[in-house]
Amino acid sequence: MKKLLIFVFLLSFVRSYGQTPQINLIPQPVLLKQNEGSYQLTNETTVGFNNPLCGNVAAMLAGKLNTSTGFAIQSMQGKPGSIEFDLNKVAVEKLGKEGYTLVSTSKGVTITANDPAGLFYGMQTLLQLLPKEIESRSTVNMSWVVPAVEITDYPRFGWRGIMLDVSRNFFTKEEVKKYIDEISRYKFNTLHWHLTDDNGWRIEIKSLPKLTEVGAWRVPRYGQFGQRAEPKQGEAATVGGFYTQADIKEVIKYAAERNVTIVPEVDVPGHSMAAIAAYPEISCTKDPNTKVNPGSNFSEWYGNGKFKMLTDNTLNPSDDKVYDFLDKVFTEVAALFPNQYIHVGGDECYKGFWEKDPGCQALMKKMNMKQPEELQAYFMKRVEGILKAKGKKLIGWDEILEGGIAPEATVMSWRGIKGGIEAAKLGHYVVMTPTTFAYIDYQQGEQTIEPLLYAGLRMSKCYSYEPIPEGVDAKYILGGQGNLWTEQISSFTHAEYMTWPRGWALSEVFWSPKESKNWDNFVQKVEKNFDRADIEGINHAVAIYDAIIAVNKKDGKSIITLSSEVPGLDIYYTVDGSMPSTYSQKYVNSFELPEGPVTLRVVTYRSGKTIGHLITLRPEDLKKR
Ligand code: TNX
Repeated sequence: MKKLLIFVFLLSFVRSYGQTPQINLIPQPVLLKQNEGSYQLTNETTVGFNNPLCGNVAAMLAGKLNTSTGFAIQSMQGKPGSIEFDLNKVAVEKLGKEGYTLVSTSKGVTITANDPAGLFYGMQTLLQLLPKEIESRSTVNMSWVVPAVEITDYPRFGWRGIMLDVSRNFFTKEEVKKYIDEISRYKFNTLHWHLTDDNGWRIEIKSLPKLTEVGAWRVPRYGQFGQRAEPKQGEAATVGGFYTQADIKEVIKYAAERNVTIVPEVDVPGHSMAAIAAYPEISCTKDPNTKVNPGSNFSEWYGNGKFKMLTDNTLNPSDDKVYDFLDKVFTEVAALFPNQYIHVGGDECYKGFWEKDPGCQALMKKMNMKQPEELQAYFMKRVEGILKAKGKKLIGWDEILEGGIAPEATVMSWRGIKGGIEAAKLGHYVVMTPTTFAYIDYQQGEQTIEPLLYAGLRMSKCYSYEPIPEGVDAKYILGGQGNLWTEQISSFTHAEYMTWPRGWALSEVFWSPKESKNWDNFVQKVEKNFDRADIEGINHAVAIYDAIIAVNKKDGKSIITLSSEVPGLDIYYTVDGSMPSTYSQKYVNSFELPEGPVTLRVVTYRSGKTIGHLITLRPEDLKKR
C-alpha cells in the first residue's frame, strides 16, 4: 500500500513538473521563454480584467474554455482573475497597437497589452498553449495545463491579409464569418473581400438594385472553370447570392471583434461583366445580351501577360455616366466599411473595346493620350477623386501603375514583386502579394493529384517569402497578403483546404521576426496544428507529406529525384506498375527511369505507415516533365 502511495505521489509529481510540454505557437512570437512548471485550469479558474474595454476578449475566452473543459469559468472586472487581461495604464511603446505580453506561472496567466487588439492576440496565444482539445466543441475530460512561459510579442507588419474571392464562388455570410474566425486565430488582421467580378456581384447597392437582382446570379455549370458552356438563350440564372447591407454590417462587426478589418474590393474597370449584365450601358459595347459569366472561356491568353477578352467586361472610361454609376456604388460602399481603403481592382483590363470606341478615341485625342493605358490611368484618377470625396483611400492591383499612377494610390503587387518595387520607389505604399509566394489558389503539391489549377505553390515556398524587396525603403511596405481566388473552388471546405497550412506559413512571414524563421521547427508546429484543426473542424491539406518528383532529362534519359517537404519521410517507389509499399524499392538516390512506356508510382511512409498520397505518373505524364 505504502509503495503504491509513493508510486502515485511520484506519478503526480512527474505529471505536473516532469513534463515540459512542447510549445507549437504559430506565428512564432518575438520572445518566448519557457520556465519550469505549469498552470492548470480548474472549475475555480476565473478570468479577470482591469478595464471595460477588455470585457469582450475576457468573455470570449471564458466562453471558449467552458465549451471544451465543461467548467463554469466566469469573467469579471475588478477582482484579479487567475487568468488576467490588463490594459497597460502607460503604453509600452514596442508593443504598439497589436502586441502583448503573456506570463504564465503555476498561479495563473497574465496578459497585458496597450490595446484590446493585443489582448485578443494574447488570448490566441494562450489557446495555442493549451492542449489541442481546447478547440473541441464538446466537453473533454482531461487535465488542462498551460506551460509556464514569458512571452513578449508584436507583429512585424501592420497589414497581414488574406483575400477571399466571393465573386467566382459565393460564400454565405456564415462561411465568411468562419473564415474570419480562422484567419484571426493566426493573427491575420485584414480580410480583403473581393466582392465583384465577371462571375457575380455580391454586395447590395440600394441605389442600383439590378447589380444584385441580375448581377449576383448565373446559370448552373460544373467542371473546369474557363471551359464551361455559355449561358443558353432564356436559361434561368439560379446560382449565386449576395450580401445585403445588413449582412455586410454584421460581418464587419464580427470581424472587428476579432481585430480583423475588411477591405472591400469593387474590381473596375475590367472584370466587370456581372455589373455590365445588370447595366449594359456602362460598357462601350452596351450589349444587352451580356450575362453573368458562369466560367466559360471568354478570354485568350498569349503568355507574357498579353491577353484578349472575347466578351466585353470593361467599363467605358470616356462616359461621364459611368462615373455617376461609380459614385453611387462607392457612396454606399464607403458608408458601410470603416476601413480607410477601398480596393478598386484595376487588374487585367482589356483595352481592345476602348480602342474601337469613338468616345474613348475622342477622349484620347482631347487629352493628348498616346497609349490606351493612359485611359485606364485617367479612369483611376477620377475614381481616386470619387473615393477622396468620401474620405477614402484608393488601393489597386499593380496595373494601376501603367499609364501613370493616381497621386495617392496604394499598390498591391501581384505580378511578382516588380510592381511593388516600382511603386515604393515612386513613394507609394505597397502591399506585397506576389503570385510566386502568396497565391493560395495555386496547387500546393503534386499537380496530378491536387485539385486542378494552372500553377503551383508549395507551403515551403510561402514560408520562404521575404516581403521587403532588396533596395526598397521598408517604410513603404505595409505588409503582405495571401490571395484565395475561387474559380476552381466551389465549397467552403475546399477554400479551407487551400488556405491551410499555407496560411500558417504566411502568418509567420507577416507576423514573426525574420530572424526567427526556422523551417524544421515550423514543420513540426504545422503537424501539431493539423491535429488542432482536426479537433476544431477546419479542413486543411496534407500535401506536405506527398513526394516531390523531379524529372531531369539528361542525354535522352530521365533522371528521377524524389524528396518531400516534411523532412525524414521514407519514400518507396515502383516502375513496374505495381503498388508501392515498404516491400518496394526504398528511395536513396536519384535514379534513371528505365526506357519504355514506364509508369512511376511513389508513396511516402513514416515509421512504417503510409503518410502521403499515392502518386502515379503514367508514361504520358512523365513525358511532359
Ligand atoms: C489573376 S490576381 C487575377 C484573378 C484570377 C487569378 C487566378 C489578379 C489581380 N487577377 O482575377 O482569379 O489570377 O489565379
